[in-house]
Amino acid sequence: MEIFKNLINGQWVPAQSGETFEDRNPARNSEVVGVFAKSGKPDIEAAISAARAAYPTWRLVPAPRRAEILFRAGEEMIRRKEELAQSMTREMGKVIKEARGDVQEAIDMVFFIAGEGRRSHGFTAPSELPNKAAWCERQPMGVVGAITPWNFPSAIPIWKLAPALVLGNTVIFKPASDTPLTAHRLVEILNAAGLPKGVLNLVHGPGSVCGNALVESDDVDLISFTGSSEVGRHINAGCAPSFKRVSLEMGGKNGIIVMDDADIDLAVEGSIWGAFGTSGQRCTASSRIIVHKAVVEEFSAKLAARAKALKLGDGLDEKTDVGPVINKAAQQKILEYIEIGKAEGAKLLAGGAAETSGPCADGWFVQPTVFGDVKTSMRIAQEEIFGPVTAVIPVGSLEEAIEAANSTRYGLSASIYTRDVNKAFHAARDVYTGIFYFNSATIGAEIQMPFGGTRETGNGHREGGTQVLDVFSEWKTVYVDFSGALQKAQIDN
Ligand code: UN1
Repeated sequence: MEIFKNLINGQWVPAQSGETFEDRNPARNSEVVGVFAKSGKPDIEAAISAARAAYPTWRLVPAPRRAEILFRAGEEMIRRKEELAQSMTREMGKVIKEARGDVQEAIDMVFFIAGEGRRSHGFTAPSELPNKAAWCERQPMGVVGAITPWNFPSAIPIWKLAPALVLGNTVIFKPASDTPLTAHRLVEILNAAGLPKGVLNLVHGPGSVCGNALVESDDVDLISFTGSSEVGRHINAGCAPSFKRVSLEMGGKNGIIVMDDADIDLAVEGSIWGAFGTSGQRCTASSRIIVHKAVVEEFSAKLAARAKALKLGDGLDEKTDVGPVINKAAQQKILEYIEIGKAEGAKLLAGGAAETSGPCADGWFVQPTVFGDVKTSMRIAQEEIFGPVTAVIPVGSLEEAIEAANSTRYGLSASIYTRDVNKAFHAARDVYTGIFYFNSATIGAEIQMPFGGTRETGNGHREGGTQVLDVFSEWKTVYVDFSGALQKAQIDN
């Protein structure tokens, strides 16, 4: 079987130790999707040296030229969309329609950000002194370490790589060990589109070794990480001593509010999609549904019936609604949370177990699970489960619903189903999240808008939109005194 290598300084090379690891299909555990270089600190160090060496030249390539490479890569991604989607489903399980969506999200981001090659606007401002000019412009940061998760194996890496590259940074990309194949394909495409050697380096391997080596290196200027809050906290602390910039996108415990005047069937559809899309493995997943007491019985009955009717199986089968979870450890953690929910006194309305029959016999499946009668204090209403489990929390009023929505340490996404515009606007204003939806679920953000969350979801940065440019560049303000005399700001007035 082919061994997929690292890309360091324009060369595909094995790990220096010669070690490898397997990438397996979570829907069919016996199927090995690929064997990959299991890298260590020396491999990361080689990649950092290559990125450092490539930086002085790359930063001076005109941004529109850098962008042309991204446009070419985007076109190749369109051509290879189906192949990318199929291999993504094989390595991480999401249903094929969603895998195509994930690739599409990456394509959209590449083209959107490539457009910044001819924009990346700064601005001018009048000087307070005569014969003096002032403007500001973006400058690259230097060497970027991009550490990415497995749940959006093409979209999230491209959210980071495209802006980093168009702005003139060089990159070491450390993808999740559960999805190295999609990472390989993306890098293959970007590299073939014409990136000079060393500008983009790919290193596979365990986060505890490779991620840490990036965080600890004095030659890395910025870490951009998407993943769990637990790992993010560790990375944040690791970057603190050197004041390294760190952009973190982490957990969520996103709530849909369903008011008594809502279109209940629409809210049920949205909740099914938000809670069980990607098997609940999105940081934006609708893991809490905060429902007005007047409609909670009707809503819960309909939600449970829909959840029970979802078809589990291999995501490559177009008829599958819900694929597997990423691996055995994830399955076990999710099942433990289901036990915790039962022990806390929540009422199991649907699911509640692993699925091991029929097409699920050889994979890591969990039945779509709905808990009712959940209180905001319960662990299943507080902690990110990252699986197909959602918690229905009954409330008596809009105020209570907003309080419940705000009652976790996360703040990524929230939504409200109501036909009352006043209630909708109150909730949009008072729920403290980075993303808010009316009459739809908490998932499905679009790339041209800022993406990120408050509190322990992030550390204030936004990916997506033109706001992502702020992550990967540093402002430089330039003053030009053309008076020919010494002029003192704030004093010569
Ligand atoms: C994530 O789960 O980490 O908004 C990202 C969404 C997707 C991105 C999710 N566009 O659900």
